[in-house]
Parts: sequence; structure tokens; C-alpha cells
Amino acid sequence: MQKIYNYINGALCPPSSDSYMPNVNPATAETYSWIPDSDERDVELAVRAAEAAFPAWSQLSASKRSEFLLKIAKKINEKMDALALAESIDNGKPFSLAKAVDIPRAEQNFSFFATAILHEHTDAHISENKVINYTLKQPIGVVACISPWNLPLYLFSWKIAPALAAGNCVVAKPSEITPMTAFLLSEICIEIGLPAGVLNIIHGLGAKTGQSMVENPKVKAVSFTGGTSTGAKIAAIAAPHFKKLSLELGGKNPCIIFSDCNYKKMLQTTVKSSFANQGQICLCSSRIFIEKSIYEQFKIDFVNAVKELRLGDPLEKGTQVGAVVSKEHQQKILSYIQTAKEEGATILCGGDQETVSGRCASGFFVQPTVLEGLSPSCRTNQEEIFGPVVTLTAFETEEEVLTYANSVKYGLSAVIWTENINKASRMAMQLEAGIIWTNTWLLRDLRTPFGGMKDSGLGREGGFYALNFFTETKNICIDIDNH
Ligand code: TXE
Repeated sequence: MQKIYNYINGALCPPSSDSYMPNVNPATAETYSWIPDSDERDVELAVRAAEAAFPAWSQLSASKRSEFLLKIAKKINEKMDALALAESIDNGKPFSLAKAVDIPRAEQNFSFFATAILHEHTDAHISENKVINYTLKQPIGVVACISPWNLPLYLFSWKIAPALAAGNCVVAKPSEITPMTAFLLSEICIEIGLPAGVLNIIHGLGAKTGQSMVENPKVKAVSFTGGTSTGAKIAAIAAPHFKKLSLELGGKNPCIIFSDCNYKKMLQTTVKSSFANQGQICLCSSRIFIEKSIYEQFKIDFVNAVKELRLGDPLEKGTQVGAVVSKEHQQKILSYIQTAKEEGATILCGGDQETVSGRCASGFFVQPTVLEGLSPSCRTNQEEIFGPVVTLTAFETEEEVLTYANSVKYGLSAVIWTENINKASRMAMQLEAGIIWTNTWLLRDLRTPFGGMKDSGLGREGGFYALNFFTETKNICIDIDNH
């Protein structure tokens, strides 16, 4: 059975505890590898390595740092299939999805920030013609990057790449539920000769290893993606020490469908925005609002399309819905479906776990589930389920659907379907969400601000927003007429 290791100070090493935890393949329910049960001793080793590497790394030119990141991107590309297979086995997602989305995006994250840093620019402010102010952006030092299990390498690299590009040294932790591609990234860093201590990857439990990273006094900034409740715990630790914080948290995203939409494109895309990655993407639409005049037609067409989705072995060609990430998560999703029934839901399709034949007979699968007949204020429509479960609700006016859409504590993303761009813009300006798609979903330009409001988080990732997060900004004022 494979054992994976921490990557500290440029080398793979066992945890100080020398104890390991089982890593389960969710499609088969089998333990297939062991991960380090790290603790604050490993965190301290990693932080010290990062601290020692910081002067040289931060004083490298941006183009030299860029070269290292481009080498990592190239290696990810070369190892695409192996990384996609590892991601699929670790997370339960279809191999085809990992190969089409997760791993290419991890490569893009490194190549994007490797080039973005070459175009970083700052401001100058000239006062009364004899005083020059210029803005200086300098790397922070040792930063922590903590990422979740839904898009493991995709989100892990989305934080690490800008942090390194900006000249920081990093202590990073993937989710203990999906550690494998982070471990493979360690091997890539060794292969390309990334200087020791620049990036340190440690594996372990969030409440122990993750919390110790946040608590460590040498860690000056924390970039986190995960649950809202975890984000609050991290903020409570970081705030009194004035650590910079980037929090990408949960969502309960609306999809608003007007009768004047491009119906065919809307239908195809809404199946994806509901069930891609088994609904385990913070940007998935879990509440679908349909203009009353097309509600019945949409219901028939959408349910028929959902029933066509192929659920099964994530490694099989053609599988569109794989296993959810863990037994615990499967039970959480099923308990929400039970709650929905108690709240009066009609189950239009799905509603239960699925048994897949063959090697995946014990795997953690949940049928894509479509519910109707619920009030917008019930738990099913208010709480993040983070699985293949969506609700349908009819509306008559813009005001009505805006009230529904904004009635949750989250504010991450939203989708609007209408050919009337004035209406779309009017809606977008009033929706409480950080990312709004009109007539599309998950189209991503990495330069754009990425993040949510309310309980969906704090700050923005993406482009120069990420580079600014990972730098300290100074104003330097020079009186050039100083006699
Ligand atoms: O997140 P957690 P999980 C939501 C979704 C999901 C819920 C929990 O609702 O069901 O969050 O998911 C580490 N100090 N999203 O379990 O627990 C942990 O080890 C420091 C939305 O993945 O928040 C892991 O590496 N670190 C989200 C990471 O935090 C801690 C995507 C995330 O774990 C910690 C994923 C602590 N006290 C889940 N506790 C999105 N917005 O994309 C845990 N961790």
C-alpha cells in the first residue's frame, strides 16, 4: 500500500509522529494509501524551511521565479493522465472530468501566474510637480495555503501559484480526504529543482495540522478555501494577530431562468451547473428559479435530461456522475434529502444512494436529485448541501425572484438566463453574489476577481487581486525639490 510523505525543505519526509491515516477511494470504499498524520512539529519544520528560503526566493527576479513556475506547469502537462487518474481515484470524480478540467486548470494556474508576475505594475502619484510618490509591492514572507477536497489540485495550485509568483514562501496543506495530487506536485517540485523551502506541503487533519499552520506566528497570511464554519474558525485565530486573510467559502447559488432565454443552451448548461463534479463545486447552482410561463415545460425537459446522466464507475469512459467524496459526505447529502421530504418536497428524480455493479459495488454514490414544492425559506433551500441535489421554484416577477435569490446567508455566484441584456444587467446589479454568469456557466477568465460576499467569504482571488493579496503595499514619497 502506497505511503505518501510530507514535502519539507525540498525533501520528502515522514511525519514527526511517524503515524499515518488511511486514504479511501470513494468509488470502491477501499483504503488505497496512507497519509501522514502530521502535527505542529511538522508545521514548525515547514515554517522554518520557508523562512530560511524567503530571502533568496524573494530577491530572485520575477522572471527567474516565473521560469520555475513554468517548469512546474510543463511537468503537470507531461503528467496529465497520471495526475487525472490520481485525482479521479482520490476524489471519486469521473476521470474524464479530471482530465478535461481539474488538471488542465492546475497547469493553467501555474502558467498564468508565471506570466502575470512579469506584467505586474504599480502606481506613481506626482504631487505639486516636486514630489514623487511611488507604490511598492513587496512579498509578505511565509504564507499558508489550505485547500479543500472538491477540486484538489485545481484549488491547491490556485493559491500556491500566485503566492510563489509574488515572491513568498509557502506552507500548504491539501484536504486529508484528497491528498494524492498534492503529493505528486511535491515530486514535480523536486524534479524541476525548486529551491528547498520555497514550497512545503504537509498532510494532516484540518483541526490539528491546518489549525497549527494558522496559529504559527511566522505565518503572515492565510489563503483558505473550504466550509464557512471552518473559515470562521480560521478568522477567529488570525484576526487578533492581524494576519492577512483570503476566505473562499460555501455557496447556495441561484440559477434564474427567464422565458426569453436561449432554451436549448440553457437546458444543456443547467444540467452541468447542477451536477458537474457530483454537485461538489462551490459554484454549482443548487436553487433553480424558473419563470412561471415555462416552468412545467422546463420541469419535464430538465428531469428527462437528468435521468439521461450516466452514473457509475469514475474510471469508465462515458461516466458523467461519479462517487461523492466520502461515506460521511454521502450520508450528509442523504440526510438533506430526508429533510427535504419532511419539508414537503416532491422528488422528481433521484433521491437515494445508488449501487453500482462490479468493483464499485461498495462505493459512495448518490443519484442526481431534483426536488420541487419547497418554500424558498426552508432548510433545503437555505443550507449548502454540496452534492447532486437541486430544487425547482417558479417565479412571476423580477422582484420576486431577486428576493428569493438573495434570501440566503451566502453570496458566492449566480446564473441568469435571458436574451434581454438590459434585464440581465438589472438583475446582476441587484444580486448578492461575487460572480455572476449570464447565458453561460463556469466560463473562467483568470484575470477576473473571484470570490463571494456575506457567508461566502472574504477577499478576491484571481489575476492581480491574488498578487495584491500576497504582497504588502507601501507608498514611498520623495521631495525632489528639497533645498
Ligand atoms: O471543508 P473544510 P470540507 C463546503 C461544503 C463542504 C464543507 C466542508 O459545504 O461540505 O465546506 O468541506 C482544512 N483550521 N465547501 O470538509 O472542513 C481541511 O483539512 C485550518 C465549499 O472540505 O472546511 C481542508 O484542507 N484548516 C468549498 C480544508 O480546511 C482546517 C469547497 C477544507 O476543509 C480546519 C469545499 C481548521 N480548524 C467545501 N478545519 C468551496 N468554497 O469551494 C479543516 N481545515
